[in-house]
Amino acid sequence: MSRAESIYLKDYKAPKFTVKTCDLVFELYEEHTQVTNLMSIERVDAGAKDLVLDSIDLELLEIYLDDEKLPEKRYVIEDEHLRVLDVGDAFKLIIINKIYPQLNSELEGLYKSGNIFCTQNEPEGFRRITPYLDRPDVMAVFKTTLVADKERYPVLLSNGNRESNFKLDDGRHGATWFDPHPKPSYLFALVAGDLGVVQDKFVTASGKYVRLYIYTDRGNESKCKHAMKALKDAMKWDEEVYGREYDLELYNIVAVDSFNMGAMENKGLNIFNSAYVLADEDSATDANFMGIQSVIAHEYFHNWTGNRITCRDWFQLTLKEGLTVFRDQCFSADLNSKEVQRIEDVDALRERQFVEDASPTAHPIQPDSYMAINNFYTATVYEKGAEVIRMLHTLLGEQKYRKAMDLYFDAFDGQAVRTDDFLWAISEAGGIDLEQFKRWYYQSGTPKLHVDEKFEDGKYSLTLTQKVPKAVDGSEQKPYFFPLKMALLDESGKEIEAKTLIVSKESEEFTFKVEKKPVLSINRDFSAPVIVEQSHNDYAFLMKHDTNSYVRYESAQSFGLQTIESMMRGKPIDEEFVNAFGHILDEDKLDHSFKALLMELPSVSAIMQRQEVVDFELIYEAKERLQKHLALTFKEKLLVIYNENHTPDSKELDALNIGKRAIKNRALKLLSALESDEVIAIANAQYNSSVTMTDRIVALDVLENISPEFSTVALGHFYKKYNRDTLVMNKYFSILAASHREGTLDRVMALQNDPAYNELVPNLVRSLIGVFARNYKHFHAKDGYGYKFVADKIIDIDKINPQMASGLAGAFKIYKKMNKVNKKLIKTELERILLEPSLSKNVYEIVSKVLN
Ligand code: 0A1
Ligand code: ZN
Repeated sequence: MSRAESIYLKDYKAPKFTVKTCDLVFELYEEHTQVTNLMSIERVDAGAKDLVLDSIDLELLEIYLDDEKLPEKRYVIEDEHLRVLDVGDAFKLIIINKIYPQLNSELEGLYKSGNIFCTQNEPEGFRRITPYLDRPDVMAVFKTTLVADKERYPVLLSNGNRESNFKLDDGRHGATWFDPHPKPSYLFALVAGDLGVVQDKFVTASGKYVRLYIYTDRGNESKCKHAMKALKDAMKWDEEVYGREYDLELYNIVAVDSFNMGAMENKGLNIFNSAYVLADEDSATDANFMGIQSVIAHEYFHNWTGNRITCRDWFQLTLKEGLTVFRDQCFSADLNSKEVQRIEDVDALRERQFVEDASPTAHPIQPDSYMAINNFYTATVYEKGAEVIRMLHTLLGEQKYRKAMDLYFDAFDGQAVRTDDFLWAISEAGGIDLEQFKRWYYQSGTPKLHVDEKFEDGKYSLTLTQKVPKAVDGSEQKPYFFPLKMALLDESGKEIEAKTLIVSKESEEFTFKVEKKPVLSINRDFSAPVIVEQSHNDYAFLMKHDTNSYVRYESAQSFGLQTIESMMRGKPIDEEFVNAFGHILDEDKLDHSFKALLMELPSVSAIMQRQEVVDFELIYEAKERLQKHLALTFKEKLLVIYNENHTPDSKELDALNIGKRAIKNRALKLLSALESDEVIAIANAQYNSSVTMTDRIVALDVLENISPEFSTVALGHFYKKYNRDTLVMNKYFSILAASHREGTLDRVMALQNDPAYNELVPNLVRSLIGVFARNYKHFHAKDGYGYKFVADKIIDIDKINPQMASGLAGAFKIYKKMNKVNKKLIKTELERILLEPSLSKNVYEIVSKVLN
């Protein structure tokens, strides 16, 4: 069994040395790459004697100290370090080493994605390129020279601005790049390849001219338009909303197929998973287009929140990630529909982060320890982190928030700082004491807010009680400080009173003078990331009348949950819910996308989260029965909605057409519960006639789940048309892996041998294995084969790419809450994984915590 040590925030020590400048030369060859690293280094801690550099799997060739070749007795090669003995106060160090990017399947450091050389250095990839002080609080000015074969790698890129190009003999050429902004090594990047390019420009508010380039595999240039538009929109938005301009002459984006995450904000040279760059209507869904807009913006916004001001250490990750997610959410809300954006963001938080928060891998947005930092790029650090910033925004209001952000940029530009420094700026400019609020940074788990209402003699009182869960180690945690937006509505839905309450005590009462008993609309806009516990009969009213769109949605969800839960207890379907659902269908003044959300039944995960002991069979049986009942009851209405909004020839990406597709497809999915010939015919016709990927995917998904016969034909056609387009094949594998049909596991296993599948490409692994591991029916099947298969894959893939493997292991985070039968089956598999002799610390950390 492998063991891994924990690293603690409390053990943080400032660096003993720092790097002032780092001049790198990369000589790229087909078998290996030679790196020459010239650093000017200074001592910061007078007591330090040896210089200890981070270094993993590097083949050292030569070391020079102040131009003198260093004899072997002056340095020691340790497990993950290079120790140079007894150095001076300020010196030049040259290290020449060899690496093998072609063999790098972990996709950290320098690797090859297809024929493209590229890098991924956050958080600790740089130490796999060259020995370095690989920590974010060491910031240097980088100069980079790349030398490679001119024909194979005509494009040579690195951070900053291009200084020169040069030609060499024997068909090689080179380029030198210089980045004037001191930066930590995790923001270093290079790219070499034969790439197509799309070019544009942006003129900043102060009149500076910025050239924008998006590089991609040749032939994909026409799929970059949406990304380029998103980039320009993001640049403009950051100027208007935060007063932040771009600071280089050049902004490069490169799309690669093999990438562990979504994208990376390297200074002036963002590297992207191609799924977040490439799109056209034929190959990408509406959701893909939205995803591209938000990830492009996210990486751009990092230029200020992440690059200009970076993190002191990796425990501070939410300093840049929570803040940048909040910024990209606001950007998407401003450019699209505010109400739909908010609901989707809350939904995503609850589907992933709430589950994490309720598991033994729960951690505060600022964790206090980790084994593998790669495991902490989590929904908690990112999405809950964004909710915490949003609460600060609500507490301060727009104007003061902007003043606080200006102060933050003024005070810390060019530095590596802590979340405490950020909170200092908020507190200072916002005039607010944040001592209690800080608990959001170091406590974990989702608090519950219990609501009690009383109305007597013209007085309405609201008693709010916080139930704060214990930390993972069993220790008590304290009540939070948060803004709670609420309103009291009269019987016509008019607001009698709308307020932002400040909740800070374990239990407190708020009173209001009102004539009649009002209806409460609570946690409007989801102003705080809490679970509201409330029992009342006002859901139908709120679904119809609330002026807050989030609460309308939330009421529909809560009513749905209540209905499904009572069905699970053996009660008949609550006809009041069915009526309320019918009213939504009748509302014709609603925005289509919003109405499609109101028509959504609670997810299996949402139901599961409310159970003490989880049994998926019970859940989806009840949910499917409710869906079928709704489809039968409202068949005609759903067909009308479908037909009114189905315009197969239109592929426009405006709000109206996106909304029409959303509502039409929601109606089709509901109708699919009927499993009738009529619905099969509709889905089949939609597959054959539609011109958008959005429509095709929904039709395929419906057919796959209800008609083996038609789905075989449609999927066969789809495969033939798109099998060379990996991004589209991801969708194909996902549909099959998510299928509820019998035999899904066997088919998933067989698909691993499909020529379009490749275990080295993370997107494909996520689409096939990752999606299967979230298929409640087959992954959690009571024969245990689903668990066994995923455990086998975790073991296999861990040898290729530990980050991918620990991502897959996340599917077992619900272990503790499972019923006895499933729990036993999972335990066997997790224990088997832990017995693997060379298990990575990434997988070890997740699996051992889940079992604990
Ligand atoms: N900073 C990036 C996310 C990222 C993190 C780690 C990676 O590889 C280990 C890659 C990307 C972001 O937030 O966009
Ligand atoms: Zn980020």
